Amino acid sequence: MRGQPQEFDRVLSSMCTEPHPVAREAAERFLATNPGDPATYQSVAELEDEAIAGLGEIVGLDDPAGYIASGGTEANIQAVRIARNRAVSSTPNVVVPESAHFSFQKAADVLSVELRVAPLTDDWTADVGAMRRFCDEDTALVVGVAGTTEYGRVDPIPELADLANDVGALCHVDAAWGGFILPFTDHEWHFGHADVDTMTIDPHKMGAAAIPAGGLVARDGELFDALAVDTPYLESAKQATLTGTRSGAGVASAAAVMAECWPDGYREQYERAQGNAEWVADALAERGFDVVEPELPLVAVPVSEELFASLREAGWRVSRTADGKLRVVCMPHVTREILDSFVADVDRLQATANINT
Ligand code: 0PR
Repeated sequence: MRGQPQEFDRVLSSMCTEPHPVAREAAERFLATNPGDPATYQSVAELEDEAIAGLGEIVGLDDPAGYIASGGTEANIQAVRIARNRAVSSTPNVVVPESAHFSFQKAADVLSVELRVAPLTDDWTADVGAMRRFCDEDTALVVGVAGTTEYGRVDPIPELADLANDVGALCHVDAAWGGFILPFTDHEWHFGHADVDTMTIDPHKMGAAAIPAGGLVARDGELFDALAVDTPYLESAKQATLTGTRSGAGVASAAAVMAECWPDGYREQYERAQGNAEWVADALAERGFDVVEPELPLVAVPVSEELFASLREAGWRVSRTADGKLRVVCMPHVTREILDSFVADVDRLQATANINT
């Protein structure tokens, strides 16, 4: 085999990162295990219990139910599926803010529920009034995002949970990316702050676990009954996950890295990432860019089509929001040195562009 994985030194758009060394080591050891069959693969099943207990601690639940999924997409699909299967209405709908990740479109498609997409406030957070206007008696789920994909914003989760209660719907929080950084901020986003039913929180993003390790956590284990199917010929009698065979590597790496890093290692990681985001935001603002203030370690900045193209040409892995702003996601692999060289390239490429115009 000739292929080599990419270097991380110019990757600014990814929400995944280099796994922590303990995550890498655990993933390798548990490669041949299948937590999809917990009665047969008992040691990885125990690690999954540890991982879920760890996620529970992070999201303010003493007795969490949940499992390590293939990623945030599966976790979001499953949350929508729980709500749909419990809904009384035969035509259930799900109300999401416009910032919701595109996995909700997939969920709505595969589960045949109507997705109602409410506009945002000027600060790119969910507009609770608009969300309320989109709700009716068929609303099965109200979704909030704690750490949005494009702008790193945190929706008003307590208000959205109240809205869900008012309309008799479940409340799901998508903290796929934000879940491992929000504990070190003042935001109100988790089960301890609001009447949230389910949450997505992905170890393979800010948790620094190996891919695949997404997380779905529920306040009440009964919610998973809406998903369970009988598995008569397995050693375990029921299964509530979406996939059958699952990655023991992902599960073991998530358990290992959380045991190692929660809370101090993750706090340091957050502080470094947030410091870097503020540094690059200031550096770009000084150069006249109209930078969006990074509430979490994600900077969005409008740049010209030409600069964006030339940064990509120079090897930078950057992407843009739907309305055209370049995103710098300050994941753990994004160091100050990397950002320094990014800003130097911005200067160099802009100077070249100015000469050419
Ligand atoms: N929810 C939120 C808030 C997300 O940001 C994402 C993914 C998901 C759910 C879905 O998670 P999975 O991708 O684990 O199913 N956010 C990034 C995105 O789609 C994922 C990503 C990761 C993109 C690495 C690029 C990349 O290189 O933009």
